[in-house]
Amino acid sequence: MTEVLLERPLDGVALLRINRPEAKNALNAEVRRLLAEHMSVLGSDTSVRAVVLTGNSEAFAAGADIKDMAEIGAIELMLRNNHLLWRTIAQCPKPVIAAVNGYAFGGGCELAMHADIIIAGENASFAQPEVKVGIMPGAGGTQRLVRAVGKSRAMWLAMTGQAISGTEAAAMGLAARVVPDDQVLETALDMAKTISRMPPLAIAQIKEVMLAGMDAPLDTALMLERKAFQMLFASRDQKEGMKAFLEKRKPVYEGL
Ligand code: CO8
Repeated sequence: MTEVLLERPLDGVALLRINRPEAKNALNAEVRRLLAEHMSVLGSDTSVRAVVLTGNSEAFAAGADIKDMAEIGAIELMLRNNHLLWRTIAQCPKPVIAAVNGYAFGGGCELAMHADIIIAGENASFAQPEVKVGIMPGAGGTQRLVRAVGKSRAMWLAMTGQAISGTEAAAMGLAARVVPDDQVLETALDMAKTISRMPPLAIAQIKEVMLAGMDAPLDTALMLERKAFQMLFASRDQKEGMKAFLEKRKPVYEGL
């Protein structure tokens, strides 16, 4: 059985489904390898304009696979170089939307935070519960969560393992939108469709500049924005977008 399914539900949109229902979609080595492999291939496929990442109705992903980690030592963990797979996911240049129903715990919450946008079901459940099994978030949770919800709330969540609902996640800014559970995937696909109709060079620059700029001094970040903004005036899509506006017609973007 393939533990990550790739579908193409709409023109320009790829859908990745984590598929380990028997383990609440826990992220074993194979799931992480497949996710990274797919993200890498989709990232350089010009026919892909947006990626939606999801699980099933019960779990987006209930964390890293605890059975995989329970008995290992620090050196074995280090030699696994897990961060290389996470980095590949983080570096996918295409917009990634996480559609979250059910549990997004531990590595599952961290995986959702690798996406650019999170759409949550009302009853989704987000948590960083690693502390309850003697460890701490290890796939970016301490850093991405603090950036998403601020220090005090991130500390609360990571130190207590407290789960929050999709509604609470949206109120805190962790999720962009909360919708009824049965509308999560549809909402994410709709958003992916909207993004996939936008000029891809502009979308890629927005993603790159926002992510790089978040961790840079403001002046440097503003310079990154300025350079990317100027560079887009070299694109045919900029000419087309503005011409179409002035001619009161729909633009036809080529990605050039
Ligand atoms: N790992 C392995 N198996 C899991 C995991 C998991 N994280 N989560 C669920 N499962 C398995 C259960 O063992 C069970 O298997 P079995 O049927 O063989 O006993 C099956 O899935 C169904 O689970 P439950 O019976 O527990 O289902 P419930 O509905 O009662 O509970 C929960 C669902 C609340 C999600 C519960 O399963 C749970 O608490 N899971 C563990 C959550 C957790 O602690 N996650 C954090 C893990 S640590 C982590 O993510 C560290 C990330 C750092 C980066 C790592 C880089 C590699």
